[in-house]
Amino acid sequence: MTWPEEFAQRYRDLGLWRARTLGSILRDSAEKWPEHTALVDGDRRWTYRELDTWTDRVAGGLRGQGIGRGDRVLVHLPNIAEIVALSFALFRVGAVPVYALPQHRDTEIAHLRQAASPVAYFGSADLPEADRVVGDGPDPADVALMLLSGGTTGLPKLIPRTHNDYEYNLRASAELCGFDENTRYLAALPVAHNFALGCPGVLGTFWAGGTVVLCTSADPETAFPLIHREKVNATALVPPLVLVWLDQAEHLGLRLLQVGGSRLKEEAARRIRPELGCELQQVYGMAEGLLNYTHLDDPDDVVFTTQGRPLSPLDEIRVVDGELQTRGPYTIRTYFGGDFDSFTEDGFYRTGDLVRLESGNLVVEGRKKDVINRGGDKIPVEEVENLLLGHPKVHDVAIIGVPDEFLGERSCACVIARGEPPTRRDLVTYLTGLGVAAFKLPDQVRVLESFPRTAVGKVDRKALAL
Ligand code: J2J
Repeated sequence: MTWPEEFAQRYRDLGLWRARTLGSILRDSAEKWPEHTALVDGDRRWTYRELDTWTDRVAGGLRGQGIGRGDRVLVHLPNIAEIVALSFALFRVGAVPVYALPQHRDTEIAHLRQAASPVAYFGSADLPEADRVVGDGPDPADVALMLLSGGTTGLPKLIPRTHNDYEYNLRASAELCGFDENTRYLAALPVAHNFALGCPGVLGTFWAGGTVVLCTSADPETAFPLIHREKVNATALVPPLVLVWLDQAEHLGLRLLQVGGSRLKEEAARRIRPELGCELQQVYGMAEGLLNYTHLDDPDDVVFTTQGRPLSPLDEIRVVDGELQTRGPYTIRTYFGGDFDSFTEDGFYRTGDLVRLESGNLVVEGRKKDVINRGGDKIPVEEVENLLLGHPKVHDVAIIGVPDEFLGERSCACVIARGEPPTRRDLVTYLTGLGVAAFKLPDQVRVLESFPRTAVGKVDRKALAL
């Protein structure tokens, strides 16, 4: 389930794991910088002291509801201040936020309820009450939060991150990125996603005593005025948003622009400094753990053409048949509920990413797994295929990724029809009716008589893509 003791010992001895809980990050910063602005959400703002007090009040409310140590709580909120206060309150009582993405709808929420058995839900859908156990704050080795896997085949899996490992994740990231009390970080991507949460993200900014500015949309119309008004100097984006920002060609006064989630094209990378006036950092990360960053003092070629190198000196990486495998002080050893295929016997996580090493830096070249990376949004192909099989006009379906200038790739549903062939609108209406996140809807539909098969009879997705 967790790290073998010899590894845990080493991570503790070397000071990577400091036996701190995530709830203490805010408390420490509130002691050091009580009057410093911690959080901005529209016209609402909180100093560290105020945010700390609010968090304690919410934690009291949770305890009053009987929510405590080890209880899982489904958090389905956009980038509003409440997700921050609730998260810290949950960390403090030792309950475990399970982060649904804001784009998720009934289907995804139903899956998460089933997979996580949460005792409560905070968001817009309903959740019946379940048995509750009262606890009294976490142990640093406890699971602190659960993230959703974007990297696996089938349904998204739950990723249990402990206080120890995630505190290291965000602290080491904040140090590498030079975050300090003058950092003003714009959360443009969902706080519920690993990138904006802890790489260094919102939590790394709080650790450093900086200011977090929340934003519910990363569109230039929303984000740019906020950047100017709040003097934002760091943020994180996925590549398609970078292209949208570049189209506006406006100097934003940012010090640092982190880009990750899918492959950033070299041409776009080279335009960032001249057109947006900020330094680029490529981030190749995964909610399972391993983070690769280009460094702020790397030569241009490294920053423009690679996805960086592991954050920790204790990260172990190896490339097996082109696939990156990793283990280390903040990479999980198993998913919640177990999954043996994704991990090797010696505890390495099989990322499913095809990479090459270029003088110490990683370059992501492709993927082994059946996931479509739609500009950073991960589409679990099997999940959507299974849903589409329920459509009366669908006899069989295979969803493949096809190249897209803007998104990197988009989704194409290859369908063998049952009678009259379905249109894209048929399928989109059907999936929308089931309550599926919009990014999973097929971008196009192709009707076929049969599927090419591999020697063992599986659908040959490579041949389908030709
Ligand atoms: C190519 N592919 C990338 C990159 C992730 C920071 C940044 C991103 C994520 C994330 C994250 C990529 N170039 N720069 O958690 O903290 C693809 C890989 C990887 C998968 C993980 C973070 N950066 N990817 O995207 O868990 O295929 O995390 O295995 O959502 O995204 O997806 P996810």
